[in-house]
Amino acid sequence: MAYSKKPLVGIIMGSSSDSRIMQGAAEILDEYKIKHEDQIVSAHRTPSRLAEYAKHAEQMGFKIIIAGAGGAAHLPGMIASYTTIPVIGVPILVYNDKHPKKSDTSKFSAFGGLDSLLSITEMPSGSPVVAVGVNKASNAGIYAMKILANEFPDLKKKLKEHKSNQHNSVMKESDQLKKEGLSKFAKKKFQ
Ligand code: RP5
Repeated sequence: MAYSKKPLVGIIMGSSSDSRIMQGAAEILDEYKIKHEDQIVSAHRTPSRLAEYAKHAEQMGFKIIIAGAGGAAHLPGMIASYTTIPVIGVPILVYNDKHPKKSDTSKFSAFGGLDSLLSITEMPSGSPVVAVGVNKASNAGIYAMKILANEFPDLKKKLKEHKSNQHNSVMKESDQLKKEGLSKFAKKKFQ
């Protein structure tokens, strides 16, 4: 089967406000033509949907679930408890702008994303979830590709190309920095 035939990745998030960050996972999967199905599943506002979603994910034959959540981010861990599909958690630094009257600082979580990171990574023994860094949804997309590449050799080839593109872009910047000198390079880049 070609990897682009049907959705292999389920992307879920706890709130529509998480879509701002979670789109990073979708972008990388889209770039490599990996189909994904995206939904909002709130562990505390739609708890019964958690179990339903886990069943749905298994019926759909997803190979990986990417789950993003902020604050007391229990969505990735709870989904992992319901299914054997590997879950990649994306800890989200909450930025809730649904309530226009809130001041900008109260839109952020009090612990700057560490709350979500620890909620996801500190799952008790026996029910693991792996996690990427805070807000690093694109890394979750790349990691999902890496898992899929074990099964789809053409995807492995594309990942190697991705690595060599990264190498080439650093080399290009380094050549430019060497040619222009640090002061001029940094001025051009940041001013
Ligand atoms: C979590 O609470 C969500 O994952 C989100 O990051 C955070 C805030 O949710 P909203 O109040 O924006 O819906 O459940």
